[in-house]
Amino acid sequence: MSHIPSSEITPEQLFWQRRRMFSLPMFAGASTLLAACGSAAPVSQEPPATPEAPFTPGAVVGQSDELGNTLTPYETVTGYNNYYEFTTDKERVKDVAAGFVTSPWSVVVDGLVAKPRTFGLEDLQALQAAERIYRLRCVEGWSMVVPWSGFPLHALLSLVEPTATAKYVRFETLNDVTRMPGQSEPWYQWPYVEGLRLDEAMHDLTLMATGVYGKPLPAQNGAPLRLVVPWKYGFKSIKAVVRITLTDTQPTSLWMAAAPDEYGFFANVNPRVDHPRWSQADERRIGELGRRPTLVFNGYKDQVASMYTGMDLRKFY
Ligand SMILES: Nc1nc2c(c(=O)[nH]1)N[C@H]1C(S)=C(S)[C@@H](COP(=O)(O)O)O[C@H]1N2
Ligand SMILES: [Mo]
Repeated sequence: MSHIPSSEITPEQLFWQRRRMFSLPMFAGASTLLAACGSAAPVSQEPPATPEAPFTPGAVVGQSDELGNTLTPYETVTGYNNYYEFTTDKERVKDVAAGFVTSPWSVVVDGLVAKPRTFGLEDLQALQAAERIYRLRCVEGWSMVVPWSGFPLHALLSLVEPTATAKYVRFETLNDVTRMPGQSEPWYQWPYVEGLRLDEAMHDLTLMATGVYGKPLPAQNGAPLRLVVPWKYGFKSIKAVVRITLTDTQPTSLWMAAAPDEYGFFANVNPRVDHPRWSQADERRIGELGRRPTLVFNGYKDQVASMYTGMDLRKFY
């Protein structure tokens, strides 16, 4: 492994020191939005008008998240990746994905919506910008702290107006073996598919990332557009999204299809529910020696736990 120690100051980190980075979107309407999001709630709830402001003083961070965790260096975030469409070798994804063409690109948003639409990258640039430092916890037991930029998914979904019957959101990655050589591997049912319940998709923490460290997203991190759901295991954060479909039935993800006993639909980070083949009680923060305890909902419990009230999280894993 060739990870750069997190203590090493990179130019990117200096760049971020000078920027106003916020680890969490603390906005006045948060509790109202959460309260309006029942598991089967129709999307009549409007996202708050200005979800990025006002910020709570103290949520401002230079090089750490709201828990004081140091950002994982740019070289590590972009040099140690899971992206099976290219290769299962984490340290080679960067090289195999190097020539991947991400422009032009379009994202179809369809299904149970009043206004289905195909978005080009230009259309997405017009959406409300967000910058978020999130912990990323891979189901394999390692984690990073990543400064993303992009826009909240609800900003996109509200444009297409999900109907009252929409209950889930299904995401699909590009399916093109000529551009993604890993898709010649027969072990998985391509394309990569992921899903969220509609209230999870509308949650303000749920981000569509188009950048990292203030730079355009590199191919290996899911350019030009990838989902980031910080309270769930990393595999939910699907890369290179080309289609977003609102449905009334729970989507079957690539991982659910591949190993249903190991990977559930919800995949909320939970130190008390082990993977059948390893413990989830702790994790290795890339760049650190030793392991650290894994936090319930990856440390976002206060923001998201209410969405799962009354659910047995061992059953809905
Ligand atoms: N399309 C696609 N999306 C994907 C994956 C993948 O193999 N293909 N891997 C997932 C996994 S397991 C993780 S941990 C994260 C890793 O994101 P990163 O490489 O940006 O850190 O991407 C997720 N999104
Ligand atoms: Mo992962």
